Amino acid sequence: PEKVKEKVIEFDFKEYLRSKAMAVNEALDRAVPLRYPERIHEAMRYSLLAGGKRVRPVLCISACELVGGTEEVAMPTACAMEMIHTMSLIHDDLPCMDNDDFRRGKPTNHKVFGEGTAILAGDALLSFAFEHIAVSTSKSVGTDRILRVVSELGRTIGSQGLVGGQVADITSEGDASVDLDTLEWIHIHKTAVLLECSVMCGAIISGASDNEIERIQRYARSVGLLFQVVDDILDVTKSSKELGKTAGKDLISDKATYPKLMGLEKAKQFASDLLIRAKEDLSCFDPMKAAPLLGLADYIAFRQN
Ligand code: GRG
Repeated sequence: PEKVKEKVIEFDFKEYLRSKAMAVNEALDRAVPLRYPERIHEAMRYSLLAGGKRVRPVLCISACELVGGTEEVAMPTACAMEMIHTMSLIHDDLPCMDNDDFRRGKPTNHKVFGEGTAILAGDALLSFAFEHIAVSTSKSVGTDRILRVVSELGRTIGSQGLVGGQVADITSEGDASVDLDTLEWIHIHKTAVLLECSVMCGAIISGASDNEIERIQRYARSVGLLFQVVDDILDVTKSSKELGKTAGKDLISDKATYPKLMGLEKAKQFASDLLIRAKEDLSCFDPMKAAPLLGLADYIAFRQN
């Protein structure tokens, strides 16, 4: 065990993330080439290749590799997760939603291409994500696994997932009676479900057993929620720094956040508990093989953006 421990510590997570993110970027670039009609493909590529941490596709690949699969087997599913994430950001930024001018350090899609094209670019990415999994997954993968991944993804996106979370968020805006349960429901559906789906689908596509899937699902749930709690904390701490005050923007805005509802210290404690829980959920796996997913949990917990 001493030797194993040593090796886990030796695992270079930064290098792992860099090389996986680069492989994802190359695969996305190949998946959505610039072709006729150029305008829509330009808009799709603009947001898809605009940077981003690539957390979802890397989670997908790492889960696949944890249970014996390869990067190649997971890649179309991993790219699909990033396509869905990107389309949700394009639509979230629209004037009829959050009305944001900048995303990933660049002008938002509708600012560059206009609202009509931005909506269509999101729609095209949404539909292509499914096509890409169905058409580009290695022929060695059974259709039963592909079908399961596609249905997981559909459930994750629809009215019981991302769309449901977004609607609940819009509806609750400015509502002072939003409690922790509602906040958690919104976060789980807007953010955690796609992170969870990315991990789960990586495991499913590699042919994981039901027992492995159950373990991985628990990890995925903790990590999904952790991501959002940390996002809320960063919103407060970043804007406090910007304002030079102790209370950041989200402590004084209408938006319900974890720090606002439970206090900053308790929100930090909650994040720390979720990180421990996520790691415990992987304790049944070989620590060497689980190192990337353990590293991703730390990365999500300690990230600065
Ligand atoms: C899915 C059909 C469909 C419609 C979209 C707009 C919408 C419905 C949902 C909103 C989803 C949303 C914007 C959730 C917030 C997710 C979030 C925490 C984004 C930030 O993710 P990071 O930090 O960003 O991974 P990068 O840029 O690094 O990828």
